[in-house]
Amino acid sequence: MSAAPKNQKKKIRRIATEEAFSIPEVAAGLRDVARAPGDSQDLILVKRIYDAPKDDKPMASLLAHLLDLEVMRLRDMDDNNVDMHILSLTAPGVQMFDADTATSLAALANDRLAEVVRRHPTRFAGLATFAPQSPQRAAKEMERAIKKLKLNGFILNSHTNSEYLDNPKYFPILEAAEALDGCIYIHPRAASDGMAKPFADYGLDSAQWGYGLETSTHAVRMMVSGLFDRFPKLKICLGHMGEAVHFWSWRLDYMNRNAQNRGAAPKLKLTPSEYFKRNFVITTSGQESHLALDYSIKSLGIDNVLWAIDYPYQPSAPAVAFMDSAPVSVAEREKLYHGNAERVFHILPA
Ligand code: VNL
Ligand code: MN
Repeated sequence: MSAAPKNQKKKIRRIATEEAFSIPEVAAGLRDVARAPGDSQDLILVKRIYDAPKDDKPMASLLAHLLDLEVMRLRDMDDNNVDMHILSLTAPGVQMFDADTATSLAALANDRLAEVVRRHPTRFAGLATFAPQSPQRAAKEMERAIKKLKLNGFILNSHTNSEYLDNPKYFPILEAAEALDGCIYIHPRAASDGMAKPFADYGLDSAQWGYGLETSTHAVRMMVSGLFDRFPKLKICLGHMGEAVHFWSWRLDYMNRNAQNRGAAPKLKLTPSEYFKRNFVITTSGQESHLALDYSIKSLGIDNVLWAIDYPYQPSAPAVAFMDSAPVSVAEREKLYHGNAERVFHILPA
């Protein structure tokens, strides 16, 4: 490529907000999970990646790219003019381990993440992981991650043992996130046990379909439970173009009103779509459609949409081309590419 277009492309700061990594200890733990008895739908993907046959080159390469932080990743970022990855421990995080293992692996992963951010402060930021299996210890780790490790927010891979954040046992986690002004990125994992069965065929268990339904259901449960009246400043980020929640705004508002009126749902101060605008931001990870982007900007506002790649599960070049060619103004592209990410995840402007 000639120097001129490359320089031109470099002008805008590109911060990618849902970029996955792992550490060897977590990968080894997931290999053990893959070999233990169990019927969680996550095992389809966990077995494919972490207990792959030796000759499965694509899976070996994916795992190598997850575990690499400073060689292939930085080269990929340079090649695609991506300034920064906001890193997060890849799904299902520590949420399939027992509470003690999960708690100690979360702390280890956060320490490693903080080290790499410290080595490359202009190239990486990090979302801290925590173990919801032990909510009190999770809240402590969240505080350490922000105050001591200076990480930028939190990652959670949807349900934990088929339970969702509207369960009051998790309120210490929500309280900590709100008090620390740390946005929780709710990333997908495979559907919880009760809703998994229809996703067992045709590869629907993961990114094709199951992930989106699982994660959108999580977000909707949070909104209609009333927890945003209790935690009005809590910030949640959803990937994959908001997991399509805002496409449902009208029907969700209308039918939730009906459910409230017949006593099936708690009375809320705001409508679900009002909570979605106030308490959520969304990213474009793995959902590179200008039509869906346009709808998202129009329905949620330009300040609520952030760019992401979903590295290494998605290639970087098309994600950059998608946002470079989005039919938006220069000022809007600046917000999508970095301004909103800087605000939400407390990243210093360049
Ligand atoms: C996939 C895509 C998996 C994005 C992910 O996490 C992810 C997939 C496990 O295509 O299977 O973040
Ligand atoms: Mn992802």
